[in-house]
Amino acid sequence: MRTRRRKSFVSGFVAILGRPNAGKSTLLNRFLDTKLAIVSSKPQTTRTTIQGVLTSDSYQLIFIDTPGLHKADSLMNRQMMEMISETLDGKDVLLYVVDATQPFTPRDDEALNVLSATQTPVLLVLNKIDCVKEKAHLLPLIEAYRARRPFAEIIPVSAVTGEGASALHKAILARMPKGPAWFPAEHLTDQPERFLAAEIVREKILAVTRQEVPHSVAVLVDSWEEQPKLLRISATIYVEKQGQKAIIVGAKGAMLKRIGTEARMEIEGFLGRKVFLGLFVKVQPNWREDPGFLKELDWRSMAGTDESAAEG
Ligand SMILES: Nc1nc2c(ncn2[C@@H]2O[C@H](COP(=O)(O)OP(=O)(O)OP(=O)(O)O)[C@@H](O)[C@H]2O)c(=O)[nH]1
Ligand SMILES: [Mg+2]
Repeated sequence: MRTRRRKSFVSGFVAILGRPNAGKSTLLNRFLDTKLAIVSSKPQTTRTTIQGVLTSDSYQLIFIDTPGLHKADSLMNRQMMEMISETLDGKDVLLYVVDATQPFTPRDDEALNVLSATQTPVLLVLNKIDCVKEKAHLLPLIEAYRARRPFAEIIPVSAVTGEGASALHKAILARMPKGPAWFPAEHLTDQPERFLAAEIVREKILAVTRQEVPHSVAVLVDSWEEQPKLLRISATIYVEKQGQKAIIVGAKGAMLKRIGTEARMEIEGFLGRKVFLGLFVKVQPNWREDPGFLKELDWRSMAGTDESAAEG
C-alpha cells in the first residue's frame, strides 16, 4: 500500500547546543536511533557540526549536533566556537541541553551568551534525569535558567534511557513549519564514511585516556581500499607529545592493539563488511594551533562546498 503524503508535511532545522558533556551527541543518536556522533565522558568530544536527518511520512527533522560551548583556548577551539555561531542561523528550533545533575555555575551563565542574539525558540532540555532521584531537585536549576532568558518549553529527558524523549519530539514537531523534505528519505547524515571511521577510532582512544591526552588526539584516514574480501583502512593517530604517543601505543603495543580491535569491530558493524584497520601513531607538536593541519582534519574543506551546501 502506498503511504499517503499528507498535505501538512512539516520540515525544519534543529540545532543542539550546550556545554561540553551535557549529552548533546547522545541525544542526537537517540533521535536517529543510530550512532552518528561519538560519545565520551571526556568534555569536548564533538569537534564539528554533525547532521542527522529523521524522516517520516509526515515530517523531516534535520538535527545538527554541535561542539560543547566553552572558552576557546586554542585555534581549534576558536574555530569550533565560530562554527557554533554560524550554526544558529536559519534554524527553526534550538535545543539547549544541560546536565541536570550539575548545579548552575558562572560557566553556565557564560555559555548562555550564545543565545543572546537569537530570535529562534529555544527548548531547555534538562538531560540525565535518570540520575536525578528526586525530581524536585530540578527546581533550582529551572529557576536559574528561567531567570536568565525565556525558554519556549522546559523538558526533562534522559538521552540514555529515552525517558522524556517523546515529549521533546512532540515539542519540536509543534514548532516545525510546513515545508518539503530537504533530503531524500534515506539520507541520514552529511558525514562521509571515512570521517565516521576516524571518529570511531578517536572515541576508542577517548575511552582509555585521561587528562590532556583526549584533547591532544586527532585521527586522519590515510587510505581506504576496497578489496574483494575486505575493506582495507589505514589511519594515523596524531598526538602532540612523545609521552602521549607512548601512552597510546602502550606496553608492547597492547593499548594500540586494543584501540584498533574495538574500532575495527564497530566500523565493521556500521559498514556491514569485513575490515582490516591499520593504525599508526605520529607526534605532531601543536597541531591544534596549525591552520593547515586543522583544514586537513575538516572533511568539509576537503570535500569542497558541494557536500555541505545542503545544510540550512
Ligand atoms: N546518565 C546519563 N548519562 C548521559 C546521558 N546523556 C549523556 N550521558 C553521558 O554523558 C557523557 C557525555 O555525553 P555526550 O553525548 O558525549 O555529551 P556532549 O554534550 O555531546 O559532549 P561534547 O561533545 O563534549 O560537547 C557520556 O558519558 C554519556 O554517556 C543521560 O541521559 N544520562
Ligand atoms: Mg558531543
